[in-house]
Amino acid sequence: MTTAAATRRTPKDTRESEHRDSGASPSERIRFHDYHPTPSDVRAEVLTGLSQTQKRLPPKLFYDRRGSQLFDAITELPEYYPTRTEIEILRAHGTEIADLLGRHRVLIELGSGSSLKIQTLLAALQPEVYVPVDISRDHLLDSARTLAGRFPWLRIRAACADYSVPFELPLDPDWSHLTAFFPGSSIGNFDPDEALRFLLRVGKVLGSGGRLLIGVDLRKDPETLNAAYNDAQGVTADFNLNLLAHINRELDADFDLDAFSHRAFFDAEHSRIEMHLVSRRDQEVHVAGSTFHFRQDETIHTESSYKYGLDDFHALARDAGFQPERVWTDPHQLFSVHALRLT
Ligand code: AVJ
Repeated sequence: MTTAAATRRTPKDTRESEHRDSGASPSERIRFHDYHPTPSDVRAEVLTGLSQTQKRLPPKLFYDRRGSQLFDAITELPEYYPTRTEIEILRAHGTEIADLLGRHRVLIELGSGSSLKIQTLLAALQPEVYVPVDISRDHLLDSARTLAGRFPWLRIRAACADYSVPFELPLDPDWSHLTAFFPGSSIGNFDPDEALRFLLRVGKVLGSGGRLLIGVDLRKDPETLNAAYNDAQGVTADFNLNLLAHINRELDADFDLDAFSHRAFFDAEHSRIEMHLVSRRDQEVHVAGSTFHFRQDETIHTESSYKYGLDDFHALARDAGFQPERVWTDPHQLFSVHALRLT
């Protein structure tokens, strides 16, 4: 199989790989665009985060190849209800969702990961072009190839990009009525002000009449929430710790994974799960030439996962200029899928 070559795009250098020379084999229908943050962007963000009083690391760094695999394993854990509940909602209301969204040429997916959920939508919406966006280049390409094989009529423009900052997408100027899918409650990773800025940016990309289908995890009892982020098999702990392995490799750091442990808890005041890595002892860690001191029990805040009430989310969407059109939930009100329209 031909490999879609990875190219890096800088603002003034718009190279892209194209494979459409003969016929339309799966890889020939895939175009790959790389807007991935540069190593120096990542280094600056990590060094800044570790220099704060409350040390922090950005959750996007979870998703190297192994992290993406660990996340996929999380989605199958008995305690982790969001993924299976969202899929259940998409399946149960697929026709209705498709009727509401209509058939458009372009379907964008932000944080496509393994592109599992999109398959229900692709079958129903049958867009000409699918634009998966993900920060994990390898994972993005693997899933694009799988999808291209499964949907022989589909063209794919995969974009490796960080959507937590202003981002570009490989969209043609004449495409209108864009539809974006942002599943998994990844919106929950943003603090409320970041979530607002993110939705405003998505709105700009979509343009008027554009639609956003977005999965949002709902606020619920702390027991269910705490269990979902503290699974019995310890997969979430491995996922959390893998962030340090990723930084060791990417930034020439020397985190000792055995010297940190996983902690996750629901903070009712902020309506969010917080994940931390707790230093098991006093220690020093070197990262890209800088030294960081950790006291015993000092933590690195690695992720927030906000949980919304339906009304809270509607208010946020409206603030960003979206009109809530429909919301679907499961019978137990664990998770919600919102259709929002840009007015
Ligand atoms: C992919 C960000 C939605 O917050 O539930 C799962 C990531 N972290 N278990 C979430 C995650 C720990 C997940 N999101």
